[in-house]
Amino acid sequence: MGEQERSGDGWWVITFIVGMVALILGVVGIALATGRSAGADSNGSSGATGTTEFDITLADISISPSSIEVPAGQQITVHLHNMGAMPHDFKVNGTTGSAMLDPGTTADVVIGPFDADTEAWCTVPGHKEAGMKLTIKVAGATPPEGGATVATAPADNSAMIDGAAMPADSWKARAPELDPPASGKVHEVAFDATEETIEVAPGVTQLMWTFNGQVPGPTLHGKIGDTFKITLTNKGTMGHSIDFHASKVAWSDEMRTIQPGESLVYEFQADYAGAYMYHCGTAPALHHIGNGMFGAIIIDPPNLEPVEQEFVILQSELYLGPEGQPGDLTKMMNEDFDAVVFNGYFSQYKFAPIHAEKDARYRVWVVDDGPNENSAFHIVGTIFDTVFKEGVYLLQPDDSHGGSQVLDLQPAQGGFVEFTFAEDGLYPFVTHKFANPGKGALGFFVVGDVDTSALGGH
Ligand SMILES: [Cu+2]
Repeated sequence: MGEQERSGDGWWVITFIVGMVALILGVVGIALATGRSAGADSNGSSGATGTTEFDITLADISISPSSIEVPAGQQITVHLHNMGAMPHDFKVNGTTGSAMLDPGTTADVVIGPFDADTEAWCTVPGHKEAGMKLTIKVAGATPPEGGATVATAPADNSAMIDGAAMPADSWKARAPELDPPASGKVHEVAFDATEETIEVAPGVTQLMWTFNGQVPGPTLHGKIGDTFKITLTNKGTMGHSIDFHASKVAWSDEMRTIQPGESLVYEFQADYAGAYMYHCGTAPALHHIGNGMFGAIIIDPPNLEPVEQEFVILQSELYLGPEGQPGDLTKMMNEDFDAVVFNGYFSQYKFAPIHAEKDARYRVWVVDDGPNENSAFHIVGTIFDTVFKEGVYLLQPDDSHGGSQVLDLQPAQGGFVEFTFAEDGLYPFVTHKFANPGKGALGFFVVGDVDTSALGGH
């Protein structure tokens, strides 16, 4: 984790530096723009009453300057320079402007004329919400509605979850069972980054960004010393990447963003046991994780005792965009989630409870894939006698008879708990942050032959 944290810090440092460079270039851009205007005026080639040419810098993730003032009724030339490490474009109202510009490239684009204030932005998903927009102010323009501002906050048209709705008969829960570690020492895995419609709650779908078409992505399971060779192929429409927290590799190499149609091989030896998150790290990573590009890789600690069954539960949040559209980045930035879910679906294991037997020993691996909310994993009606968190056994059975009620995880942390059920019946599992079970972080174990009709599920 230490390595990961450093690489995470590195990202912000790089973003900060790029941002500062962009800011400086933006200031220079204003000066250049002024210079061009003066030149045009002095040689008499322009009858403009204001500047009609602007140098605009696109960076990761900003547009500099963030505002320009243009004369009314005239066409404007913008000289675009993509100083970022990823493709960007520049479109007025998201529709007319430049093509997608590769890193390091430039383009001159004519926009306008304008008779009212408007905006331009980068149309790569999430970039506008992350700040890649520019205000175009029209000199002398009369604000509409007798001086009202031009704020255009859209009505909230987010999809809504109906807490009383039931999944369709054709719905199938994601299997919570963890497969045993793959045999052999080398595991070759193909991961495709895709973008597809996924149901996240009864009757609610989102256009999610996925690994192999599922949210969460496939769970990988191995042993210390195993080598994982993951071939990531981008079959989507935007840049994607992958970051395995179980690896020690360079952020700038294996975790690099690849464009649609490209592939990379991410190879590492798993030398440390744990329940690790993996995720797409392409900026804005918050959007890529929050819209589905996350999963878990589990590396067993040595000498794990066999149990009746292992399960894996990944907790994450939903930040709903409009029905059938990607999740809402602004909500993600504000931690304003609509739901907290286990394995990607609202109240999934309430609708499809997990069956278990009395007195048998179970191990549940839990990873909090966030992106923002913590987890206090608790099973109502039992006590954990074994807790392994972030590479450490916090509790193992011994003469002191210690018990644990919650596995507490911050985003990206993981571990497992072991326990038995003492009698037949229903056992809810939740995050004990109690605002969240009602928002979908609720499931059930069914122990023995018990009536589950009260759960209303399948
Ligand atoms: Cu992605």
